[in-house]
Amino acid sequence: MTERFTPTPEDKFSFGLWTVGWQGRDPFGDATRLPLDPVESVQRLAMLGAYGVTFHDDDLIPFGTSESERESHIKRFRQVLDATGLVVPMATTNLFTHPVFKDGGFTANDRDVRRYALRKTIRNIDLAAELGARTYVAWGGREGAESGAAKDVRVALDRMKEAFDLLGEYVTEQEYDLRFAIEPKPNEPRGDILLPTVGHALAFIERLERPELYGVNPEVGHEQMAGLNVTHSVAQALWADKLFHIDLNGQSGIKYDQDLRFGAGDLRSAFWLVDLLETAGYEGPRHFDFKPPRTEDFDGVWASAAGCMRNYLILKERAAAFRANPRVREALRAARLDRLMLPTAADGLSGLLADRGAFEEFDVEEAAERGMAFEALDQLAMDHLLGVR
Ligand SMILES: [Mn+2]
Repeated sequence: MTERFTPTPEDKFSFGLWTVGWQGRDPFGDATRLPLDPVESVQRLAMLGAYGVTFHDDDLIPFGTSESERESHIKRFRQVLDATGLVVPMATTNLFTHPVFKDGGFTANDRDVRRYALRKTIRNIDLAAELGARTYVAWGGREGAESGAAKDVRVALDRMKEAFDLLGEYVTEQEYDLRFAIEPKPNEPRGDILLPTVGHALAFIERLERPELYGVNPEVGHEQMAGLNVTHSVAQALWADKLFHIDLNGQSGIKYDQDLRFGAGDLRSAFWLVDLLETAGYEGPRHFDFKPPRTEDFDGVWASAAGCMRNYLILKERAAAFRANPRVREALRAARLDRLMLPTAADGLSGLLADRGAFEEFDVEEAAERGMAFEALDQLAMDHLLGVR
């Protein structure tokens, strides 16, 4: 009998090679784990019940690899994908590790660096398309500044637009079935990063030449580092039809990028996020972008990866139980969520202006006295999250 909360490929869980493969190098300490062969990562993730694996170009093909060696890395990767049945739903470019990108890729002040960044990205887009990826993530971790005069932000955004427009032109010309997902982050590694939140990215996308090709890849911890409610950010991305991908992990408040396993960190936020994804019709991968802490050996790495999926499935079950509970349905009515669904002025502007009940005869005091009943509703959610209902 299958144990409860055991993931299967139907759950669409995917992992970056760089997550389980993280060696634990941080600004204060050296690596605590040996490098992991991408082939072993794919095998292990398949055994754990994942459906997909994602990669930066340099995760799969070490930076500086010769053309012939590159082909052999790709061949081994294809073989293990075929053997395990794992798919590659997404790929991305590393424009942050090599020192050449210290001032950014698409918005580096140096033009030659920008052109190199674009060519590096295009090369990996070809590979992504070959491997069947449908989403190409762009995280501009080095696109930013530590000081005011170092970056003319308006001009840098011109260069960012130029880069994305060129990439959009490229995938259109190649007829690739590939869309871009911009991943916002407020800071780290740069002091301040351009397109710091989902809201900034959504506004930027509307200025591009082919906005339909671009969406967002919100990461739980990145929004939380900015003190924002990630579930609200994801909801707005869904509302804009721009949730092309998602990076799930855990974060405890406004501090360095913790990349905890999903469910660790802000558990209430994780509950509401799963509730949203599972009820809003999101059909993309549930992608984990986390880092097994550097305290862990490889047993700990796989326990951490398994924990991401297990926590998602537990929260999915808890959120579904919450939504199905008759007392919750009643509490939702008491909190008048059904009224929010009514258009404010189905009678139009003229109807609104002519309606004396809307203003002249509106009983402001009576309306002000109404309780909203949100606390009882939230406690029902808490009871479900804590497993007592
Ligand atoms: Mn992160």
